[in-house]
Amino acid sequence: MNGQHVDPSRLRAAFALGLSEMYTGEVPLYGTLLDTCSAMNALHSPGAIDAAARVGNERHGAIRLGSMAELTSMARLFALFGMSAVGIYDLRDATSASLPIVATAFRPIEPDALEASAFRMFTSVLVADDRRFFDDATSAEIQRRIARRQLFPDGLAELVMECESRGGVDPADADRLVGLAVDALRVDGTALDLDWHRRLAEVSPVAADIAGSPSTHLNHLTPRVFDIDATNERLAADGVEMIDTIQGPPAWPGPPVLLRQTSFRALDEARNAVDSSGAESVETVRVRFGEIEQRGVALTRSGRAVVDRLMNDGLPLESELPTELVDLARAGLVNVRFTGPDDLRVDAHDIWTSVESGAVGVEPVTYEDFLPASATGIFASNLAHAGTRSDDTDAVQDTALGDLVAAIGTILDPHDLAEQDQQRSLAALTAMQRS
Ligand code: OOG
Ligand code: NI
Repeated sequence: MNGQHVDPSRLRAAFALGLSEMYTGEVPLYGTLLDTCSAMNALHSPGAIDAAARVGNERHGAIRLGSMAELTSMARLFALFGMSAVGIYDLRDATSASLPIVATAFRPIEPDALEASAFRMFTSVLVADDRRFFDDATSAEIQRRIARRQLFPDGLAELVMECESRGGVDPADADRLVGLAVDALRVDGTALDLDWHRRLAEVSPVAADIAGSPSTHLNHLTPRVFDIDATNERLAADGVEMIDTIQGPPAWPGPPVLLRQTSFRALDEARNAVDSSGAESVETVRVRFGEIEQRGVALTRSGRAVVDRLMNDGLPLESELPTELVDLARAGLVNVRFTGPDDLRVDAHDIWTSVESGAVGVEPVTYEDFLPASATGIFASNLAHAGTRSDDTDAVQDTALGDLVAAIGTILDPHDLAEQDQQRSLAALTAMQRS
């Protein structure tokens, strides 16, 4: 990247803003949700003013793609916005709904870039050749239709290639790139093929949304809130129909961990449709919603194992975990950032002594990723019906996860990134000693 290119974080922030404006226009209830979130976030302690600025601006989005080839195209676009693939989420074994989906999330990974704009995109890909969901004929038809549809508006694929070959986005191209990227995620008004859409929807409404639609579209946006319980209550009190349960770890006396999320129930929307006889009609689909999320501290692998087990057993987190951040960090259960005056130098081996004496502070490393069980819960809670999956069929060779990695090149591990963040902060405080 050289100086004449636009900082990818600025492009990402513009993309997030463009999506927000587009979505507020298309789904006005999302605007209501945003207003409520700002009002609720503003109630938070004024001491957290910097954090409040980040929290208020932050959000994630979600899209659903039809093939690994579409994923490759989208990954190339997102790379220009400084978004890398992090984490793999395989939702196909879900019991609450038929979800023929593997997913990853595109997001910034450097602390500075997260600070500038943490916008992430949860990106699902339909697995058309998983025989538990689709027979041979349906699978082939999905692949045929996806292969011939156009994912990007005219000019976008070429522009992405030009930017790639120049090693970044020139200022003159920035507005057009962001504008076309937002356009790519608008709902396409082309009439649905009614019979095909219904045939897919019987198996999986999510599959119908993906392969029964003329292109992809933004599925939801999700602002970050300080207090998800209070914000959820306020939205419900204002008459917004929320899904039944907040997904993720329960509230507990300790610091928020991982991610908690909930949404307003996907709205019924009328889409033009045409059946095989050519008769026009209007089909009701239920796909788009608005979500809120509360982000907490990142867990280490061992911390995650404990939390997953406690949640699985329906036990409160405090039955095994200490409730103070510093105790969680000392036990190696969460990742923290060590902070201290610029001129302070400590011995890495003694870091906890310095923390205890107050010379070094700790602040949580935010969990920047997603949770498979919660994603399943969000999907399932917003469907018109669950769909079907047959677990009797002889499993075909399953290559979906390998294909996912191959389509993108590299998928980073959320735990590694959070751990690096902690290690970097430690290195900064111990640098003099080491040299
Ligand atoms: C994605 C659902 C998952 C999340 O935040 O976990 C999700 C979708 O509905 O396409 O957005
Ligand atoms: Ni989401």
